[in-house]
Amino acid sequence: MKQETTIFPENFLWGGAIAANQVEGAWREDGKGDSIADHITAGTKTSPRRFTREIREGERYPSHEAVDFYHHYKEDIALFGEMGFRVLRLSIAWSRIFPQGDEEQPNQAGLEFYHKVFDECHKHGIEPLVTLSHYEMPYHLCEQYGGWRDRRVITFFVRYCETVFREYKDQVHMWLTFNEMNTLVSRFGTLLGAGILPEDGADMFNMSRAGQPETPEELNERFAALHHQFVASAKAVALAHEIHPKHRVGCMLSAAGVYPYTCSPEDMMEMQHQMRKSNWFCGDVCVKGEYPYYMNRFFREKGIRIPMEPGDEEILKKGCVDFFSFSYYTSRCVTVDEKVTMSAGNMMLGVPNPYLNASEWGWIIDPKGLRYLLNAIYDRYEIPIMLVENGLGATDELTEDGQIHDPYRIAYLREHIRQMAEAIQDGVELIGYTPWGCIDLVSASTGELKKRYGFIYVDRHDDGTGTNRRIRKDSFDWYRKCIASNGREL
Ligand code: BGP
Repeated sequence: MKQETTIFPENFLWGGAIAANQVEGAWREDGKGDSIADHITAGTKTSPRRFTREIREGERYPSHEAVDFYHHYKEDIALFGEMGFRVLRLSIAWSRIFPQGDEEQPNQAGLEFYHKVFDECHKHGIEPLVTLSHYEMPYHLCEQYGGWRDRRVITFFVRYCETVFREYKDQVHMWLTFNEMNTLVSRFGTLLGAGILPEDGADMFNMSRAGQPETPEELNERFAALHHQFVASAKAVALAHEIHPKHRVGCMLSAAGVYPYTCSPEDMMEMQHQMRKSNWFCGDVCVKGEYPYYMNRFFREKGIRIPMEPGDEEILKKGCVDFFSFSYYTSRCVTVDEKVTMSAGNMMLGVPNPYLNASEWGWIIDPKGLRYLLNAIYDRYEIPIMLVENGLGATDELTEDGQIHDPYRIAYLREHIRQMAEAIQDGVELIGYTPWGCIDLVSASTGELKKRYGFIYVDRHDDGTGTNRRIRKDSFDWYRKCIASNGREL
């Protein structure tokens, strides 16, 4: 359907998003060190991914090969260019640059790889938007230092940031610090986000302990890790500005609408509490540069002590982000009624909304919730916003004539884009949109390849077979037209 007027600004950043550990493969090539993602096995919708200290024979670790972007980047970026991307969100694998994480000098081969990738982007008129840390901390830092619990990790991260800010200062001007930093607020963020290792063989999200309350020790470790990330992120922002006046740095949070399950005052209070804890807390620190007042009571009641050191408050104030970015897939309901079932969805527990449908993987689909959230974010911060992840993970079928018809994906994206247009008309300063997994990749939560998000199909399967051939899906052409018409043709 074609709309007459343009709603999206002419310079709107249409594009797509990927992350190193989910696409690159080549896990030990050219001097790369192991990242935490390389120690997580494949899982399925029903059997969780597991963490192993050693790489075990006979296990599959999907990040080791992923979809081999490391050797296909030229072809892939050319396809992104064909769709008309103006921006590509991708991450640098920290362990390609500093294989162990605590070295003094970077790995030249790693630096070289991303020079080539960014050159390729520019060749196709694509601006890179780089996530500095996307669930792929060098494994050595997790083992040796206990992940982000240890304050020394701030120094290593800042060294890595300074290296890449300087190295790519003529090629990259848009950066994100930590992917979905707010996952550290919940137990699900312990391993991938905080780099805190569980016992060997444990399931990745601690699902086996989902019903049990967390100990003050667990909470203290995670909130210490989060504090260290706040400080590291703020230092990175200040440093980026110092290194190049054009550098713009954003925070990146996982955002979901939170609805009260009933209109009882208790559920309403629970909704406010959850919105603050899971959505606003990290945004407030990154955008406003200080801990918000409402967390104090939570910290007090849970026995959490934030390891604030002299000088940290100034660092947070000096490192406020330039823009706010987030991922949006779903919304959830909350209730104080313990009898109502809890279900998992994108690393968060929530009650399904009876007014909405769910995806094949059980994630509630809520396009209007996106408009609501965009408005709520802009009300609060009044800085530019970018939606850097959104999409539908679905099983695709390769037909006999070698095509992939994915009207379900088109329908999902169309509805979300329509709601973005509504939010822009509401006055929200939305500057870009990079749907997740613009090329099929490894699922973060399940490790599957079968859960596909892409406009581009990759012939690669969960049993390790496949040619890695890239095939344009129906959604490829649809998105190309959407971009070419600046969102008029959906
Ligand atoms: C976000 C992560 C991404 C991505 C996405 C989809 O939480 O930032 O890395 O994977 O979710 O999730 P999944 O891959 O589990 O379907």
